[in-house]
Amino acid sequence: MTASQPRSQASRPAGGAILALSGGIGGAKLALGLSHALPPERLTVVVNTGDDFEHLGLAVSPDLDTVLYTLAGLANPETGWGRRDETWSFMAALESLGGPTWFKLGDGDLAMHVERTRRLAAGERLTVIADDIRARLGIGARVLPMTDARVRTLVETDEGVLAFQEYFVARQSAPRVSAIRFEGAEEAAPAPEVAAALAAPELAGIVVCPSNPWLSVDPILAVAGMRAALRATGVPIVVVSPLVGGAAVKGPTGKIMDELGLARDQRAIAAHYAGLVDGFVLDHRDAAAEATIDSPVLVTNTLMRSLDDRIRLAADVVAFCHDLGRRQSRKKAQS
Ligand code: FO1
Repeated sequence: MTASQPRSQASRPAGGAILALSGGIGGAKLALGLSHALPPERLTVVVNTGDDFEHLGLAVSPDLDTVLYTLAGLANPETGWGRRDETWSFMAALESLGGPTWFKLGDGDLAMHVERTRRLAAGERLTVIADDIRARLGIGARVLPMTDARVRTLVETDEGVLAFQEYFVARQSAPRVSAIRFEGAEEAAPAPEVAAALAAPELAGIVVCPSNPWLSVDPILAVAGMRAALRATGVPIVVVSPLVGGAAVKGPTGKIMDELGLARDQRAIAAHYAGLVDGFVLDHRDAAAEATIDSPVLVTNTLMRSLDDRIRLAADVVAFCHDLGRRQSRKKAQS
């Protein structure tokens, strides 16, 4: 079997493993649902690290931490990022010294960045550090950064080229976006653990979480070899749309679509993933859009307000993956 030859569906056990691609807050919600819907050994979450940056001399990995805190039940329920029951003595002290306060690091969260920075400086890989922290936080599912290499999302705007957190936090996504690029992605490679999860015989489906396609999922897909590795799995790849009723639940997805000259609709999201995905999941409110999409569609409730919503959506998406897998097998058997 070569990397470009899909594995046989027939040899894959029913109820196999799921690999999810996730950005921060929206993706983490579905990852949490998946972590409840599947046994831990059947879930791997691959996380965007294009948002990572060096701040106050520390290596900050916002999406990785959001997924880790969310799966550990430690996430701040108000913001979605950072830790719950956080204290802010460090930020107050920093402010009193005239230091930069535009990016808020809570006291507990600070420990994460200090520890990661220490271990990276000692030569350890981000994947290994994240995996140790995952185990320490009591998370069973695997949580993997997309790569161990340095990839940085750069946003080209009417105010010039901005580093991701400068655009997203410091400028509150206000500048008009003309393009987005991923510095270092072409020289990067999927982390070996990501490559192994994609090559695992028990893999049964890949779920693209409802994260911002341009800011959060594209950096993962931009890593050299990632798209080919995803396609080579031969398993169904399913995307959960981040739009509900023409608007993103959170964040600048709709605004960016306007600025890139795209219609704010499900068809445009599906078109963005054309050639990669085999199934599309959209919300009941957008049921009429089903006719505009070429791939098989699952219409369900994609708004995740409660934990039950997250688990139910996760179960629906996993069942959709299995259903598409069976359809692919039948097609192959007939041909
Ligand atoms: N987002 C904000 O809007 N303001 C912040 O001050 C902020 C701090 C922060 C600290 C640690 C962390 O892991 C995430 C943090 N985020 C903050 C969220 C982060 O900028 C974004 O949610 C992601 O990068 C986009 O997915």
